[in-house]
Amino acid sequence: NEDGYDLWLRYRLVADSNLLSRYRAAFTHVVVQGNHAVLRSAGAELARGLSGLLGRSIPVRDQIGRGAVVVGTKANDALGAEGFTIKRRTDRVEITAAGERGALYGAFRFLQQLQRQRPLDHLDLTDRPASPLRMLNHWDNLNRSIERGYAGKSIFVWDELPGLRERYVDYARVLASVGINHTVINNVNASAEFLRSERLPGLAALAGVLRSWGVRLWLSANYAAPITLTAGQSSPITVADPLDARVQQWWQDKIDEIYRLIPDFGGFLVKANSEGQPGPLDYGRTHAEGANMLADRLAAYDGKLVWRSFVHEGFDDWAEYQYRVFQPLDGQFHANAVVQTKNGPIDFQVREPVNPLFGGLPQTNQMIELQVTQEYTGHSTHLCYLVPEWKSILGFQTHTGTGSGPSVADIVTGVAYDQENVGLAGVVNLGDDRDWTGYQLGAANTHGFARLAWNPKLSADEIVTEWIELTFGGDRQVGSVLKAIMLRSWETYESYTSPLGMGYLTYPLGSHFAPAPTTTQNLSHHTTAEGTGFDRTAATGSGFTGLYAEHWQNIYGSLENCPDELLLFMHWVPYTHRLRSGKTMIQHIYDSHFDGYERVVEFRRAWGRLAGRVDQARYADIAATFDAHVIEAERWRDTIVAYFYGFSRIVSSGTGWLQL
Ligand code: GCW
Repeated sequence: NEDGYDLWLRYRLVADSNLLSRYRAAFTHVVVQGNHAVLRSAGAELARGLSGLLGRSIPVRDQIGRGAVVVGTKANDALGAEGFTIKRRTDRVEITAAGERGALYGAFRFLQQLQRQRPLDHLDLTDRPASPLRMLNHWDNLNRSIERGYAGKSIFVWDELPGLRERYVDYARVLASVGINHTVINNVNASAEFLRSERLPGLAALAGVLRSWGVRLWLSANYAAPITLTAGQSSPITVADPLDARVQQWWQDKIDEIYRLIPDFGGFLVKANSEGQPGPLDYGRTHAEGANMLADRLAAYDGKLVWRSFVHEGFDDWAEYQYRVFQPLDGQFHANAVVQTKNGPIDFQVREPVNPLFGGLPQTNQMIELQVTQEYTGHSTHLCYLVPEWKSILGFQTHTGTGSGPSVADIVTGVAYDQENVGLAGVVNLGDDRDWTGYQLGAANTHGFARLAWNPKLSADEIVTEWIELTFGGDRQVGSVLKAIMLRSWETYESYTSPLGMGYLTYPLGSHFAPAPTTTQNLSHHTTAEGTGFDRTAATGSGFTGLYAEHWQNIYGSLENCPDELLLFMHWVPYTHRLRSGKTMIQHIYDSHFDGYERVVEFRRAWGRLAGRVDQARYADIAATFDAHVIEAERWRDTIVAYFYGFSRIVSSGTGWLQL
């Protein structure tokens, strides 16, 4: 049944009958060389996938015969632990890797070739991931609610553990299929309960499932856990000071306990001294001191400590805050500590400049945090395919090193400063909804994040094409229509919500879905009767532009040079200011909202033309999402246009209802 559950792992019968008979002749059984659990997973997946795709039982056998798909490991320095090769020989296919995980990734890649109906006669493929840490961050709570989740409750039924659900295996398969190798399963606004001894055997059971698919389990840790978890004992710990001996011993014991149960435990992710969370600053210590205390204790077990840099104070401009706190700490974090920084300096708005901490921390291991769940980009109602945005972020040249580099991608793949503990974290959109992501097209963001973590050089076009073919098959018209919609959806969302880089127009303390521009005056804009925007220049404003390399200071700091899409982020601008297009700023705002809305209507119509080409269940489900999307886009358009008309009292010279 086509309810979205299979995501991109749909192993339906190969549609092209010619190809099907060639595949059937070529692939008749699977052979696993080795007995590692991850290799057995690879074998099982190959058997399952081939059986579905070929419409006949493809068994796992001990002996290699004609038509074997052989998966195994063999020493190969060039591939690293996670790379693989897939080679077609005359009578068999060989999937080889230096490590088990590589072999598993190769098995999935091989199946994807068949799903995409590729001719496999000369298959000879080698690949390896670019970044070492390819990580999901779940913001899942103990009561199974998900912070900023729009796809139901948590997949993880904490209170049932160590009882295991079948879906955990499918979850692990989904991750492995796109090369995710680490997952943090609970919210960064962390309950200390996750570390309670009684919970750990259950988490160990879950870690076991993940382990056999090459994924390491991590926990978000509450920095005040020693206080919370010793409360009520005969001599409770009453501080969480990282330099306090009892606090250190408590963490040591806790970490020892975790590793006894979960030998491959990944480590802790910590949100400290941010939005009310406890942390080392409560005791006059720095973020680095706080992080290192945990990192040192994890190091003995090959564990890592990821420390978030997302700190701000209040809702006044916080663009500079993180940089001011973290940049002076560069070089102080220990070797297995990693600083995780959101892509932009604010908070996952539809458009932000790249956080100047990228390029600002050359002596610190860094991860980038991207948000796959669409907190500020339409939840599960607005289609907003984020890969084009992530591409622009990863491709950003910081100009802080030699030439124009390093780029953000260089930094998070370890190329920039020759580092290993670097990578990409995605705040994920998965929940227990049948389709996993709340609306079916949202799965493209999950897939796209992982593919970019694997290889940031892939283009948005390549990634979305792959996802469409895996999800909807090879129908050309479906492919081209859907691709055109998806690749325009991010800029479309931007155009009817927040053009010119203003950002943050939802109520800050709310759900971050509906427009509420009056509530973010000062946070993201200073709107008056004369103009709008935010002066963040070094010359006359907050000084934010001064945090970049000179190259960018000159561009962002100047009204003439600043790119349109960031204009109102960097500058306060009169409504009558003319953009490069010749239009006034206010006219651009009006037109952008009207045009963006029209494009959503076009998306809805274009999808309608695919009726009959996509199975009825998924067709109707996605059509319903577009119906809701149109309504919400209209609401954004009308609210924002009315807001700026109210201040400026300038009528539109273009089309749309504002033309009086
Ligand atoms: O702005 C905020 C989100 C919070 C989130 C926080 C963070 C997990 O609205 O829901 O908390 O960012 O990233 O820590």
